[in-house]
Amino acid sequence: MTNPPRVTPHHDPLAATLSAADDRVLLSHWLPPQEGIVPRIRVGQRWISVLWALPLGFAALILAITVAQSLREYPEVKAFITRYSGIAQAAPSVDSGFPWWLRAQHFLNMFFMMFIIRAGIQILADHPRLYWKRDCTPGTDWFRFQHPVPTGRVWTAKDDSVTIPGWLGIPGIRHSIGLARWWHFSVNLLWTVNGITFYALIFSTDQWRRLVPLTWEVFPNAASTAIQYASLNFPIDHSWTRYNALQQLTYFITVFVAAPVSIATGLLQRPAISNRLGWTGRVLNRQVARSIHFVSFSWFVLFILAHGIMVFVTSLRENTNHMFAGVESNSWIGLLPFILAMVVVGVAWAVASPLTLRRARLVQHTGKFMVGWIKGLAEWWDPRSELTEKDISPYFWPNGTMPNSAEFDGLVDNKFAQYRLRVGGLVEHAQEFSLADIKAMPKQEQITTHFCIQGWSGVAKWGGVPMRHILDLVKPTADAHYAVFYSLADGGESGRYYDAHKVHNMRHELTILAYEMNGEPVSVLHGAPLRLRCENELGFKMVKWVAAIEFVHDFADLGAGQGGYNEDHEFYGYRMPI
Ligand SMILES: Nc1nc2c(c(=O)[nH]1)N[C@H]1C(S)=C(S)[C@@H](COP(=O)(O)O)O[C@H]1N2
Ligand SMILES: [Mo]
Repeated sequence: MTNPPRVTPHHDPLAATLSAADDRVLLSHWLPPQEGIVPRIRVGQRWISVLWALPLGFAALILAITVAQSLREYPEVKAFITRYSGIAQAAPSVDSGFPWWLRAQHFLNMFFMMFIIRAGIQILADHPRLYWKRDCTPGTDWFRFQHPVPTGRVWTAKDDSVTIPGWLGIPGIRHSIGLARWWHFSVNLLWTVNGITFYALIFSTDQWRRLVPLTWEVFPNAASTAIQYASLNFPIDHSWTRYNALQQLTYFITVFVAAPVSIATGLLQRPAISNRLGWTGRVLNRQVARSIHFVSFSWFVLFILAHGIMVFVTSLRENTNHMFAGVESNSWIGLLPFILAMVVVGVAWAVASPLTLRRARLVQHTGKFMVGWIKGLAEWWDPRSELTEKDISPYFWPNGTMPNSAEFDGLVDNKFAQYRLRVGGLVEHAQEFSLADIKAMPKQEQITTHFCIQGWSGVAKWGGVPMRHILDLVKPTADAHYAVFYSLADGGESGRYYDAHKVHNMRHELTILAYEMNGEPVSVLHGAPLRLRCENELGFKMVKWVAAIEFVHDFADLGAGQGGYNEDHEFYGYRMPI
């Protein structure tokens, strides 16, 4: 890899310390792999491995079969099954079979889900813990596939991320959330469009009647179906015209509950959205949303497994004839398109991770093209602070690469007396400010939630000078589109940490240069002497240990040209309110 410094004469001197970056993921430069552990769930004080689900599930299956078979000996149960055969009498019959659009959408749904689920698991691996409370205090997680948080040393959220295999996640290497998010969000958009089209088409035809239970009889019929399946003496299948009650309820939950819940809880994890929602955003805070998102994901995975198995053990030929050929017969006609569809999914599965590693920049740019505009729109929301002192988190994860230079140590030794913040570039009045100058400016305090891209959140009270005050002093010119923040610290791999924000974002009510955290001077760990708070963005946009701010027209000639250190090196987007 080459590191040619890219400097134009008018840039801040620190522009020369930025590094170029490769368009591929170079494993030799990447965060070294780190194994997690088998996922565990906390029950009270005890952590229980999810592997227990295998023997327990097996025992439950045997038990269910035994119970169901003996139940069916009883005349009452026989009468019940005769009365409720599995399909409610009142359930309407669907006469249009499985039209081509439904079959096409079924395939697309399967294809998209493969990417969404894998990229979702990758995202989770970047902070392999789930909580019900907003603050993510170590020990309060209810699910994890990582060891307990080590004590007695600085343990950043990056340190906590774990590796998952490339066939499972996309792209399967540690801390690849930037790339995984492009996959997750871009395919989400396609999946949502497919889903909305599906809703529109089923409700403008008779197909919705397959999925929506229209009579209370669905419940006794579902119980009857469950007994029949469990006894291994399956109910009669009329799925060409009507699903059985258990099938109908399961599909209904998947299509009309799990899918919208996943979308809503996905959006609720975003700083710009959560912060706009007032008390809703507090109650359904990021960790609640994240946990529900995971429960809904688990439903999808179990549904896909059960659905897949049932397609095979009921009648593979009839089922594939319905869904892949649109005919009601027991010929072999549907099998070929079914196998083709599985091959397409399989090939896409196999190439997704290697392609992402090799063409990482392409994945980043495609993602930006697909969903960047939506993120851009969300930036226009001015975030709010509705939290109070009692919401402040007892623990606030640290993150990032700490400063490691004699220059910084010298500043710390003199309590930042020698520190100067340089503000220049496309401004009318370039200036330098000491920390005392900054502290003499109007002070603003705000209690806000921090949203790290990796998934954790935390609440703190920040005090500092509003960026709009700095803007009023230096007066950016009409040409200035971005404010570039240069750090005193380097990034993880090479070159200086920096990040660019739209100037518009700098005028938001809650954008401040903070020198206080929870009533104390900001610690070195959290960004002393000055760190940016820009509350509608993800954490990585809030540069810590700010050295200089430069207003520019474009950031294409800075670093690798993507708008920030993580944008250059980890393929993030430069607008990240979502
Ligand atoms: N200079 C610098 N600033 C940085 C980072 C970094 O690595 N270097 N990490 C960012 C990330 S990813 C996050 S989540 C926040 C973390 O802030 P905290 O340590 O106060 O929690 O700082 C951001 N600012
Ligand atoms: Mo972060």
